[in-house]
Amino acid sequence: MKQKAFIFDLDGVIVDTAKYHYLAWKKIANRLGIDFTHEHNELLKGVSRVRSLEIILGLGNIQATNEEKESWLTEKNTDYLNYINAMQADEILDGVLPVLDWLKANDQLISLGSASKNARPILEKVGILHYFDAIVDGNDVTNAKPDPEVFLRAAQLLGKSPADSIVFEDSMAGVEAANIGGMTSVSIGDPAILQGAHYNFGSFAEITIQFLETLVNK
Ligand code: B16
Ligand code: MG
Repeated sequence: MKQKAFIFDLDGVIVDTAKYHYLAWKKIANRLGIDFTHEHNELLKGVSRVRSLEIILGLGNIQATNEEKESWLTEKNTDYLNYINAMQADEILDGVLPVLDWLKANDQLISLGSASKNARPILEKVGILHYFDAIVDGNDVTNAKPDPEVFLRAAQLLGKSPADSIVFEDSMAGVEAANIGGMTSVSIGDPAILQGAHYNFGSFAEITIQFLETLVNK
């Protein structure tokens, strides 16, 4: 069997941390008089922390000093980390563990490719850090998705070319990043939203071993 690089996004692919981002941002947004809805939260998926704050302030047409922004970013992350600290293995999304197990058992390489600066503690909390041969997260890159930097770096760390790399993503920016990087993109979520991916699945639970074999032997 050939060996490929399998690169996983974190939020929305491995775990649903979007709900914790939402709660932490909502507290600040509401205090600023901004009505922050679940629809608004969709705009923040795959987006960096700093950019997320800019989007929220834009919703309320709010101007703020750099000091204010810094303090809100710190407060948001402190609250978010409190939610993360309570996470357990049962928060791993359906179907993810069997795929990780199959990849490991079949000598495939695994990396994370996430915008989050909290990726490591999250993987540790849910008990799957040991599956990853490489981790590239928001601490390692300067260009956010749809720039392919995060995925190219992951492939490089695994010693594989983009053509031998497969990316699992739940955001449009992430799918675009994988495509621009010359990788195979597999989107997880609504195909009407995630257009342009090479393959789409509603959830990880729909991914079969046959499909994984196809990816490996391509
Ligand atoms: P942090 P992903 C992204 O994770 C989230 O989707 C996005 O909502 C969040 O703002 C970003 O991480 C940064 O997270 O504040 O923890 O650094 O989907 O790229 O795994
Ligand atoms: Mg994501």
